[in-house]
Amino acid sequence: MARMIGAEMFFETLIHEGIDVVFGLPGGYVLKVYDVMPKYSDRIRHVLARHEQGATHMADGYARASGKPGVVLCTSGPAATNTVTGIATAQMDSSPVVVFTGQVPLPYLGSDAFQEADHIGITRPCTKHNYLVRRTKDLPLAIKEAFYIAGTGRPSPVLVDMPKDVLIGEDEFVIPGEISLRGYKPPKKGHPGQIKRAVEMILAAKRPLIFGGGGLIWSGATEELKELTHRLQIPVTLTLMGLGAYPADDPLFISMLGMHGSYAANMAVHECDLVISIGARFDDRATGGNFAKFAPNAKIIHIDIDPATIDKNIVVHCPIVGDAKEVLKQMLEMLPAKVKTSRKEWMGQIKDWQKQHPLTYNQNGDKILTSYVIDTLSKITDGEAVVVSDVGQHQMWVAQWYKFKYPRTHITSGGLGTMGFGFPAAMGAKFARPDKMVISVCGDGSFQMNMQELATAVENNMDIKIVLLNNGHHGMVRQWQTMFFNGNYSASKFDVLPDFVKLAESFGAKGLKAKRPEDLEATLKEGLSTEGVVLMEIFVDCEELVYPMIAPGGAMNEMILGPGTQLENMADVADMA
Ligand SMILES: Cc1ncc(C[n+]2csc(CCOP(=O)(O)OP(=O)(O)O)c2C)c(N)n1
Repeated sequence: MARMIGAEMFFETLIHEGIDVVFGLPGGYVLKVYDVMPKYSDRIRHVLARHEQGATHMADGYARASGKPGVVLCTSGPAATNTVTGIATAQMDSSPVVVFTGQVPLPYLGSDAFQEADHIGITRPCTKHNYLVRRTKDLPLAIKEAFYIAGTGRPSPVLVDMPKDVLIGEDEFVIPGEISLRGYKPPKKGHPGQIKRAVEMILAAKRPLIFGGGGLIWSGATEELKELTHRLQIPVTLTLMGLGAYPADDPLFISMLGMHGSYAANMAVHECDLVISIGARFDDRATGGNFAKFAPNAKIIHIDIDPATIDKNIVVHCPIVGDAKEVLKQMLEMLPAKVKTSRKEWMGQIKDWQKQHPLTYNQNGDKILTSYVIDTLSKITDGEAVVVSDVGQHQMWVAQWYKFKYPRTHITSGGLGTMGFGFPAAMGAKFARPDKMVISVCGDGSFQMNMQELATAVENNMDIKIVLLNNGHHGMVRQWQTMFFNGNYSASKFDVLPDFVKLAESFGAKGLKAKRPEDLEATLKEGLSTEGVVLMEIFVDCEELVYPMIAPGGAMNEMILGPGTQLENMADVADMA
């Protein structure tokens, strides 16, 4: 046992938890933590973000790329509130981010002290749990519990609020033992009876379909999923958050489903007789939003670690609460060694849908299309990069055109749809995977929301690539205005934009530009092969629209496939979501 102050306990416990990088920004109430930080700098790297929102997305990107928790450190009040968007983003996509905030000294709590804010109250709805630590000696246990809660069950953010007097106070430091929390016993294995039922349903199905989500990635279930699908010849579609959980080049993969999913995937959901949903939560963007018309001919098996997702949006026939990897293992054990399946008709139907309306683009004008950019990026990198998209049209084209081969290589803000997430999250991903090429693909709108982090990237000598798609607009807003608001383009165009290449250069990064289709490939190749922080500004056509599109609140077979197939009641559907 050693005596030390709270700020030292903070680092000792982090090191014990295996944390080696913290994304943060100092301020009054955490200055003691920053004061002792140099003692630990050989074991914990501190990345000085330029904005706490940036730090939180970095921690989130780190968590998503590594599977380990991402850590944020910042002061109280405005710093803590700056993390809220990042925390809510992590929560919606089930990412284990642990945020440490400084707080006013305990005697000042509730006095409207300088930089006091109710961190606990503000973050209660967007964290899985949060702690206000009141005694120095309680700090290690609170930290250890925070990591335990964030990383087990459904991964989620947790906040630990550390008043200044707790950080400067001294006590005996004891590393807490194994965590066991009353009332919190995250499930692992699924109920054998339910799994038996599910296996029977799968064996009886003629047109089964795997509907996979981000839970597959968090549980590391890719190999088990491949074994199941190959043994039973079941086609696989993934949600936006699931991309990468199953290789895009596998013949059973029929690409993404949902609002901008492929025609074949959405038709397959609509026409299948069994949905096997694994680690997906049936949100409106994945199901079209018309829950009543979802998969009308199908029975539904729903495998999820979080019992709260069961029957939330879609009433299911066979719920299984458990970790996806464990449940799939249990299923594989229950399956007969040899299964005869006849999927000729079902797979033939899917192939027909793929032929009827493939994902496509027509790059023959003099303006660069974003779909062409992403397709080219996918080919140049052979699907080997970690691609972090931001939010908007480009995000959907990344999902459609980048051929993700591995889990944790596609990172995006799916649930909250947080513009400004992409670039800092890509930086976090690069800290997690220094061995991989990491590419931030962002829109001009999204990049402007956290572009200050260019300084952090250069300061840390990062080798990171930014493909910035400049269409001069909030493209996705413009798309909705084109489709649902009679082309009334209100506040979606930028009259002023920086010269992004000069901006990058002003931070000490390298900048490249491409304006014509014939220059694209060379620009991407040059940018991707240049060491350091490289921003490639690609000028793209603002009139390109993402298709297919299920209008908000639509059923999955009601897709708008192109400009000629608008629905009649376009203005009404926009009111849905
Ligand atoms: C923080 C935040 N504010 C507003 C929105 C609403 N929104 C969704 S997409 C979008 C436009 C995105 O523009 P850009 O980043 O340039 O990407 P593009 O759609 O042009 O590819 C907006 C404003 C959002 N998702 N997040």
